[in-house]
Amino acid sequence: MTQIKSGYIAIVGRANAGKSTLLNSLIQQKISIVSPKPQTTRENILGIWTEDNYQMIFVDTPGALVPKNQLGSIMAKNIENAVVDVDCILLVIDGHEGIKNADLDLVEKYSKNDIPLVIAVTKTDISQPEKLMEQLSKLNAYPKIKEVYAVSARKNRGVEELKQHLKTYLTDEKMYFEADEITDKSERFLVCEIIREKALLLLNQEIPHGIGIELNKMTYNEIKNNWLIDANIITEKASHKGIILGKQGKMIKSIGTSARKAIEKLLGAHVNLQLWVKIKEDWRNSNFILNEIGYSQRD
Ligand SMILES: Nc1nc2c(ncn2[C@@H]2O[C@H](COP(=O)(O)OP(=O)(O)OP(=O)(O)O)[C@@H](O)[C@H]2O)c(=O)[nH]1
Ligand SMILES: [Mg+2]
Repeated sequence: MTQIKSGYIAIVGRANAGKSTLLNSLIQQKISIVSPKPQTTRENILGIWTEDNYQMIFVDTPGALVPKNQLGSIMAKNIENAVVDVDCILLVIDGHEGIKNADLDLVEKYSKNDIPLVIAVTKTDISQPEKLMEQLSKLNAYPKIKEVYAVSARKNRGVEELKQHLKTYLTDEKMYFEADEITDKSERFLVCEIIREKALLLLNQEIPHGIGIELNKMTYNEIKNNWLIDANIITEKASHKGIILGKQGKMIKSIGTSARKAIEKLLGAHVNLQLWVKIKEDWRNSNFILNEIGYSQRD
């Protein structure tokens, strides 16, 4: 019998580097939401890839940050927790932006322990090859780096080679999840994330940091074969309410339509989605609300 190999691989890096896109590409499923706005991912999300003898459990994490509120502290704690006891740390660097000092600080940080460190320089589809080569030479100064892979998660280039390489770090000899499990997150969590993603994509720059999604109701009607989902988009400022609603409710309608389509794909049934905007001042510092939404502090 062939030996089973499995293990956890933490995906870390700066905000907006392309971590979640890479996770989705590695497991060939859209599990983690993606947007051009930094701090899109707010908590660790497992993406599981299972083959006959392998199980790779990728941990997508929030982008490295200096916490400015309680939610930020929870996010930072998530990153810390993600790199404990993993078989490998995969540090993602935005190849289009180039390798910044902040990336090198992270290389240094993750070179300090005994966990193998692999680098994925991503977005090669929009990077200039000569510029990228020059940038990559900056990494030569760090002997703890095991390998550097240049990939495009968006175009699925180089991702398979990276995955094959990551397999060599797996040390555990049992499967942690069933073969058909692709994430540790509930459908309710994924539904909220989809709504947040569509809001991030459609709203302008300054609002998205302050929004949260609160699910009021999610029920399935067997006779009609449809889901009834009712959720609040929470914002901190009264002035944002009108922007989220849009002129004659156009913005919230667009968010709703876009989210509904993606949720229907996820749940495989028709969805009736009702969205509301609620103002909750300073909710990112309220343990009560953070808990209610599901961003609980875990040690
Ligand atoms: N062209 C290109 N764009 C990419 C690629 N990977 C990610 N992006 C884009 O980069 C932006 C950020 O991607 P995310 O995957 O959300 O980045 P992240 O590191 O998870 O960001 P946070 O969760 O905010 O830390 C999005 O607009 C993506 O579409 C890539 O390989 N090529
Ligand atoms: Mg992310």
